[in-house]
Amino acid sequence: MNTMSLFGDNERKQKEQEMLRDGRLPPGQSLTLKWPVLHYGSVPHFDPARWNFRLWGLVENPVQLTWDEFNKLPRVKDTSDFHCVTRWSRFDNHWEGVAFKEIIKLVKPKPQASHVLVHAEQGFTANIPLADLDRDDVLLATHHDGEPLTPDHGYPLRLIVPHLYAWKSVKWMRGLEFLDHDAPGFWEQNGYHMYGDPFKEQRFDTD
Ligand SMILES: Nc1nc2c(c(=O)[nH]1)N[C@H]1C(S)=C(S)[C@@H](COP(=O)(O)O)O[C@H]1N2
Ligand SMILES: [Mo]
Repeated sequence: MNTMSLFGDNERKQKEQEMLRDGRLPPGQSLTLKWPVLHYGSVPHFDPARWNFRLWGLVENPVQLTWDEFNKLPRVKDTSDFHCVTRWSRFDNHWEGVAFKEIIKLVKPKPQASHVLVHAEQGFTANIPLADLDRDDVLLATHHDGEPLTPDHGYPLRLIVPHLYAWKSVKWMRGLEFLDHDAPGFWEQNGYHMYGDPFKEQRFDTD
């Protein structure tokens, strides 16, 4: 019998009980100490010379940033939890990047802007209400645990929205489209919930 893995699982179960007690483990989830990789399609190649980040739609100031320009925006750090709809949760993730509030200051959404469609490489999208992005813990993250994101975790840029299921935490992000209505993104068109609150178990459109 492998005693190392036994110790490992005891540690995992102990932390899971702790998160449950603290009200941080959503229903139907279990804690993972590892960091699984989950996405549809392949890991895109990053070319800093061709990469851009587009902010458009119902905003006063539409902009398109190069990688250099993006990296000149003010930066923040935040620690938060991550809940995947496939039932694993990863706690106390250390993120670093640009606060979504900084993006709001930059583009100035028009009063009619109520939702954002997040765009990524290869046509991946996710829809999120603007109010859910206008929070201190929502980051456009470039770093995890002090290191640049690895390609499979979204390098060079991913969104982090800790209070919604992690399919909304879009990897390889390339743009934000500000809309006056909700419009389903990739997983939402494929049966996932339009909002996705893990504490209400809003997994599928039937929940
Ligand atoms: N571009 C893109 N981002 C994505 C996905 C995807 O398929 N494409 N999957 C989402 C899902 S379902 C999860 S759980 C998280 C997983 O992030 P991780 O691979 O860094 O753990 O990424 C999210 N971001
Ligand atoms: Mo997920």
